[in-house]
Amino acid sequence: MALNENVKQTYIEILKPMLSEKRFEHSLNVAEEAVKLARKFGADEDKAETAGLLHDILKDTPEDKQLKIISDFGIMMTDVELSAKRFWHAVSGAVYIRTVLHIEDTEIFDAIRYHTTGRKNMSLLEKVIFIADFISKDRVYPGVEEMRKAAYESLDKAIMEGLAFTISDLANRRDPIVPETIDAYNDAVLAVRNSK
Ligand code: DGI
Ligand code: FE
Ligand code: FE
Repeated sequence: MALNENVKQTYIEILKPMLSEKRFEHSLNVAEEAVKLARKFGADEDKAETAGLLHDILKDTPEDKQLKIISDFGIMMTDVELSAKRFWHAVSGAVYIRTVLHIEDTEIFDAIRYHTTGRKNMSLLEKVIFIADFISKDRVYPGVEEMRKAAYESLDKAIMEGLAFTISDLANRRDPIVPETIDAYNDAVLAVRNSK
């Protein structure tokens, strides 16, 4: 079943002015991919569409505003999290859809909250959003076709490959790595090994 069209239109109208055109298109693409993955793996398609659409809602919001949303909600960030600014939109975005858009669903909250880092024991919906973000049709990095293929064979394998890339890239830049990113990587590696 598709997300109620009126509800979807409302989210789209809220989202559009908050994002650059490119980022808005990316959000639509992630939603579309998330629905396909949800159908394939048996996740809730409505929640996948909602979380996909809204996952980057605060990506283009100034950092000081993102930080205020996070601290007003009572979330304390660690030193590493505070230094990983590109990850803030995941936390602030999850808070925003709950407090401003009144989407109370905790599965959608977590799918947005963990879409950048992942974490240990991700739910099916969290995995679907995490991977939809990597393989949405606007993504053009080298290896994206292999990732698309891997995703439809095994979400864990795709997560393992995606995080291997992200972690290497962050380490090459000498950027801080949020522990949840490493936890998610280890979890995916063990899941892939145990499935053999
Ligand atoms: O928002 P998107 O560009 O669609 O994708 P994203 O939310 O997955 O990633 C946003 C950025 O966050 C990306 O450039 C990589 C970065 N990132 C992911 N995990 C970590 C991180 N940055 C730091 N410093 N530490 C992390 O653990
Ligand atoms: Fe993001
Ligand atoms: Fe994204």
